[in-house]
Amino acid sequence: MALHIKGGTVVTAERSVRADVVTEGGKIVAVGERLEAPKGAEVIDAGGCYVMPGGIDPHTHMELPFMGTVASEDFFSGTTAAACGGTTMIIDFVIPGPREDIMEAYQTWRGWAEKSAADYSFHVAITWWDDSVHKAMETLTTKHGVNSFKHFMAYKGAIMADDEVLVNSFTRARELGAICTVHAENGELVFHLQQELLAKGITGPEGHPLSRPPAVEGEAANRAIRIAQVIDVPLYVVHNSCEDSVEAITRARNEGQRVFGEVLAGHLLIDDSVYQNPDWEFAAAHVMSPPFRPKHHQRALWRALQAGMLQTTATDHCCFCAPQKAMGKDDFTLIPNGTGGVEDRMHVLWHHGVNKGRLTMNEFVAVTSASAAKIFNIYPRKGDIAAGSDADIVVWDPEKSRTISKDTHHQNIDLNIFEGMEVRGINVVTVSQGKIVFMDGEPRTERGVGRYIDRPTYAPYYDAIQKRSDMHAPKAVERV
Ligand code: URQ
Ligand code: ZN
Ligand code: ZN
Repeated sequence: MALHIKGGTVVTAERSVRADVVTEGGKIVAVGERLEAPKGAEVIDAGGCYVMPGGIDPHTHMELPFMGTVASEDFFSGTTAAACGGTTMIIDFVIPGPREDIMEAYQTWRGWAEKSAADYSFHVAITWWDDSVHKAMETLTTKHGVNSFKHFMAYKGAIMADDEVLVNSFTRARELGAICTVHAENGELVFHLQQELLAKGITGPEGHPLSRPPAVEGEAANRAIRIAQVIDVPLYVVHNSCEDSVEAITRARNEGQRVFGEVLAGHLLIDDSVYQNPDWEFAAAHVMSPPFRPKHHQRALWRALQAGMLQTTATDHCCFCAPQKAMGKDDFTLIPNGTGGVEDRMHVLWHHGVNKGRLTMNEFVAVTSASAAKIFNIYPRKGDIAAGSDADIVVWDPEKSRTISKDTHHQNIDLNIFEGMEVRGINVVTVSQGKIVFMDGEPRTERGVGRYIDRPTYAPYYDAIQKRSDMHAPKAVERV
C-alpha cells in the first residue's frame, strides 16, 4: 500500500522544507516537490500542515506488574493511545524481579508486547547481579538487539540496584558497547524519610514528595554520573524532575562526559500543589517518582531542554486507576507509583514549547523523536523523514486545537494529569509502518502489527575510544 502525503512542509530535527512525501511498503521512498506517486496510492492532503517524524516515547511501562498490582494500560491500548497523540514508537522496560532470570523476564515481556499496534523496543533493567546476569547482558546485546540497560537506584527492597550492581553492570555494558540508564533517586534516603514521615502520622499522598526531595534525586544523579565517568560508559538519566539533577548533568556535559538527560512532559507542566488537593483520589493519582516539584524547577527543566542539556522528552506512562491507587489509602508508601501521558506528550510539548517560543519546530522534532532515535541508535530508520526511513509520520495541523480530558482520551486510566488543558497544534493524521493508524479523530490501529525494533550496540564508539587510548599507550621499549 502506498501513500502520497501532498502539499505539506516537511519538518525534521535538521530542516524545514516544502515537500511531498511518498511511502511504499512501510518505508519512505521519496521526499520532494511535485512527486509522482505509485498508481493507487492513497492521497493525504497535508496543505497548511507540517509533516514530521512520528514521536518516539523512550520511557513507558505498559501492563507493568508493580507494587502488588499491574498497570492498567496494556501494549495494545497503550500503543493505540500513543498513535492518537502522534507517537509511533515506544521504548518500554523489561524489569526482572530480585533474582529473577533476566532472559526469562525478557521473553515474558516480549510475549506481552506481541499485542502492540505500533513499533516498540525494550530497555532491560539490571536489578541484581551474578554471573548469569553478566552472561545474559551479552546474549541480549548480541542476539536480541538490546543496547540499553536500566538501573533503578530507588525502590529499596524491590528492584533497587545498589552500587555493587551499578559498578558491575556499568562495566559489563561498556564491554558490550551498550548505554546505561538510571532512575536516579537514593532509595536508602527515600526509605529513611518514608519511615520518619509514617512515624509522625503522615500517611496521605502529601507525604510522597516529602519523602523524595530534590536532594535525593540530585545525589543519585551525581553518583550515577560519577560511576559512569570512572567506568567510561555512556549514561542516560531518565525523568529528570528538578534543578539538582539538571545541575549534575550540566556539569558532566560541560566537561565532555557522554551523559544524556530525559524530561517528562508532566514534570515540565505540573507542580507539587497537586499533593495538597483535599481530594485523596486526585492527590494519589499524581503519586509518581520522582514526584511533581515546586514550580521553579519547571523553569530549570525548560531551560535545560532549550539549551540541549536535556535531550529527550518522555512520559513514563505507567497507569494505575483509583481502586489501584487506593491500595495506599492508609499508607502513601503503598500507593502504586505512576501516571499516564503517552497520548498527550507531543501536544503539550508543541503548545507549551513551540507556541510559547521555547522550542523551534526542529527542536520539537529533536526532543520528541530524533534525539531518542540517535541516542538509542535507531536513527535515521526512526526519527527522520527521508528516503529509506520507516514510514512513521505525523501530519500536524498547527491551528487545530483539543482540550485534554479523561472523558475523551484513549488512555486506559481514569484521570488525566493534563485535565482541561487546551492545546493548539495537534496531529490530524498518524502513519505507522506506512499505514494510517489515526485520522479524523479516531484510531485505526490493528492489534499485533507492532514490531520489536532491534537497537544495535555502539561498538564503533568503543572501538574508536579503544583505538584512541591505544594511540596514547606507551610504546614498548625495543630490547637491544
Ligand atoms: O519508576 C518508574 O519509572 C516506574 C516504576 C513508573 N513509576 C513512576 O512513578 N515513575
Ligand atoms: Zn523511574
Ligand atoms: Zn519509568
